[in-house]
Amino acid sequence: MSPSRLSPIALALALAACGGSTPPPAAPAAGTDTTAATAAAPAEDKVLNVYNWSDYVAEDTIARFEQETGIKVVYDVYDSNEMLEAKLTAGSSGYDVVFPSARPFAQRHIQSKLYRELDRSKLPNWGNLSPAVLAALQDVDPGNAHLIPYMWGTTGLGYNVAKVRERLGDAQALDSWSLLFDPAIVAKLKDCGVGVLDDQQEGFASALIFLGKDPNGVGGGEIDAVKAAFAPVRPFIRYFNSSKYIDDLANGEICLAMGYNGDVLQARDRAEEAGNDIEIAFTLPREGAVRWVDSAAIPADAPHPGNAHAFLDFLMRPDVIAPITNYVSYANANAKATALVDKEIVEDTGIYPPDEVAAKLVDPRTLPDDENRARERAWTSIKSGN
Ligand code: N2P
Repeated sequence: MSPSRLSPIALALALAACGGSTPPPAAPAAGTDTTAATAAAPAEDKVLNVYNWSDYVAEDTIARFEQETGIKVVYDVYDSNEMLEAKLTAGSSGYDVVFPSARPFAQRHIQSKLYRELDRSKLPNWGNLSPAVLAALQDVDPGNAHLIPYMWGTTGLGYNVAKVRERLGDAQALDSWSLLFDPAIVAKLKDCGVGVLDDQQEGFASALIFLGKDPNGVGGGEIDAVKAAFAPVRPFIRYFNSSKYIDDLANGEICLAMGYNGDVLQARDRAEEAGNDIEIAFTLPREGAVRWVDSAAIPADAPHPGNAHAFLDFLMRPDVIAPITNYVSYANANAKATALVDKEIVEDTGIYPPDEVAAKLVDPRTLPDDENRARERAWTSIKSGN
């Protein structure tokens, strides 16, 4: 396992899961002249353009904000960091609030000056955030000047318990990436359907972890190794997609998915609510897995930065973020909200992994640009099967 498992974020998230400690009063971000910004701010239309991951707020979150503020929210969704990045780098996206994953995406967006500095004077709920998670994001966002940590989670495997057991038998351990990367195993799941995230970072990391290699490694033949890991199993993968698998697992259309933990647990809930009589389980493979942190930020050219601050502050309220966690099954980064999160969520080891599992989680590192580009090219060819 990689030494990166000992990174500060591991400790931070473990502390956040325990409710964290009392946060210190928030200091204004370095270099933020809040007085001038307030004085110069022109009046804004009562509109807010939000671009978020699909299935990442509660059913009533947006309506509550609209009712409380009179601000109309135009809400668009995406299912990959790459889609968000393409819009941000093209410029004039029109978005006021976006939700990039901290590593490597938000980190490089900050370096490219794509985000506005937060005005802490407009964020009175800042003090509710977990100080430990904020501290762990210092390398990504020095001074926590641009990002608000939103949710964090892991990437593992979701499966239809009955269908997978029927095909693999009772003796087969299901807590392993071999379900996806051992051709002899995944071949048996082809008929009931296998989905993989269309997420280069997660695709690479899971294959490298399965192979016992460091997912953050560079120059050690990683790209060829990942291509070689996918090649023999590619014929058994029905699709690469990062949102469709929630409904497909819930409806029995697929029986195995590489997925984000909360999404798989949402599939479990949807199957139950629909009375589908399908049991869905999430497993963090014993070989290890990736842990990620998603954040919220205001694009530098956001047309409604005042409304954006109001929305971010709303999201930092414990009575707003706890019901989101209860609905989407992702852990949030708000220390004050833990008391309002359902007991069954706090006790769900798929959401708050126990120490021995957490010790095997790896935090993605921002890789050199040329390595990243090479991985992107390799991912395209892996998906197309060439
Ligand atoms: C929400 C998926 C967000 C997790 N559907 C990806 N970081």
